[in-house]
Amino acid sequence: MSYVDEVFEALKKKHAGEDEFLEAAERVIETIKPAVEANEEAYRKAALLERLVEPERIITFRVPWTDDSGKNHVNLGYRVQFNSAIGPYKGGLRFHPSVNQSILKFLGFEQIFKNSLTGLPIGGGKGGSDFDPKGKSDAEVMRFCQSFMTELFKYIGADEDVPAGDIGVGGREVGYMYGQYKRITGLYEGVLTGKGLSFGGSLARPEATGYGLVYITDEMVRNAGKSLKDATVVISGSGNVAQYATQKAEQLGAKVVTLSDSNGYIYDPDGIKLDVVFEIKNVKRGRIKEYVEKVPTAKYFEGERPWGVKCDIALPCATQNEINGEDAKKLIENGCWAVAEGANMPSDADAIDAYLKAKILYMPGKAANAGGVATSALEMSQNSERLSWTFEEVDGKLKDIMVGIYHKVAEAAKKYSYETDFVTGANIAGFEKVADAMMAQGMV
Ligand code: NDP
Ligand code: 2IT
Repeated sequence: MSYVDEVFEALKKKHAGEDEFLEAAERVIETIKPAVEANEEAYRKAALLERLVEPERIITFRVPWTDDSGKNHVNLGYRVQFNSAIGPYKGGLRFHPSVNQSILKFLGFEQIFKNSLTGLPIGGGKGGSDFDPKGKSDAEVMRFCQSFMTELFKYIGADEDVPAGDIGVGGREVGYMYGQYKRITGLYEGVLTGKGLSFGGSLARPEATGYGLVYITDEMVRNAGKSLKDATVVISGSGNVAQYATQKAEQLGAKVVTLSDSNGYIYDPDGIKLDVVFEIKNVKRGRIKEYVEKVPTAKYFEGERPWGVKCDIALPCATQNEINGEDAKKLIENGCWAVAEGANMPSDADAIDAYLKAKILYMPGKAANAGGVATSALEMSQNSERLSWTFEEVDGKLKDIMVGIYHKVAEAAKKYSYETDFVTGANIAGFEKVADAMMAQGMV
């Protein structure tokens, strides 16, 4: 059995039941085979892959908190510190009822390669809780965040582990957690990113994941001789990533016709009006179906996902495994010629097979959504030098990073597979730097 297969077989036995993690690990390990085989003896001797697939540590803790009626609750809190070979652990916190160790391990594992692709010195980590912020008051969210940080603060630091947002964690939650960290430690340091502008946040961080997704999509379609101008774009989700992907796609002349949440999707044939979405989602914290009350020419489809809508480009920006093989087939049959992932692992294995078989343009999440964490690293740089850069400066660097990622991925694809196999390209390009650092640092 090859070294790669041996390691994956052992992993499956050791972590049976961790479906999301095993799915992510299998996909990476399978596609980095040619790069591993080129150095198989040295990597095997150094147990490189065995170390790569095990987190350096996982911290789990209870999070007790009291709701507004005085009732007590206990949630689970986690931080997966996956790999610090190329920098301090870096990655978001997710608050969602579905959160468990397998999901956070999959996200932390993906983060290693994503962070490597940015070219910046950040290792891989992820954390969160099964707490559901939906329907909670600001005071409840604050008490939860304070309790969560009262345990987490022991394990993080500006040069150690720097969490940020993800699903269910935005500016409000980061603010409450930052306040509690500062209160407990007395340190005014860049321990979290995605902070508010008045206390060390970076301009363009809220926009960064969605903008970065569209920058890399633009570079990908241009290199294929196509254009975003006048393209019809289908987007899922209606949170941070979906909103700013919509904004940048519209700025570049595309027409975005859908957004969604876990209850259904909206279709606006005239193009999504983002000011309406901002008001519903960011001010009222409401549901996306409210859009059709404000824009009567739009339609709402309860319980459905938007993949049956005819489009040129699909940008999934909600959550993992939101596109299955059937959905992918529908997209391709309807003429979709490019998919780029704002979410982490939104396409399942069958969907990816369908894209690769049809040879449509497909940029996987770890490359396509790296603009968020890259801009987080720029926030860390600004915090270290105690300066704030302008929006144009940060946005310009973000754009350069995303264009750079496209070319790294495309070159690795060409070298190890075929020209547009960006799955192999992204995994190998991300892996090489981490492998090099791990080999140089010895058995740690
Ligand atoms: P938000 O919490 O701002 O928004 C999440 C959106 O996705 C909401 O519309 C939500 O709908 C929908 N969603 C979440 N879970 C599900 C589900 N199980 N089924 C259907 N829809 C769901 O999160 P973000 O926009 O920050 O994150 C979206 C994706 O992008 C995630 O995969 C995240 O990991 C990834 N990402 C985020 C980055 C960032 O900087 N924020 C960086 C890189 C990747 P509902 O309200 O119904 O739950
Ligand atoms: O998945 C991700 O890359 C994020 N949620 C952003 C992480 C970060 O540290 O900014």
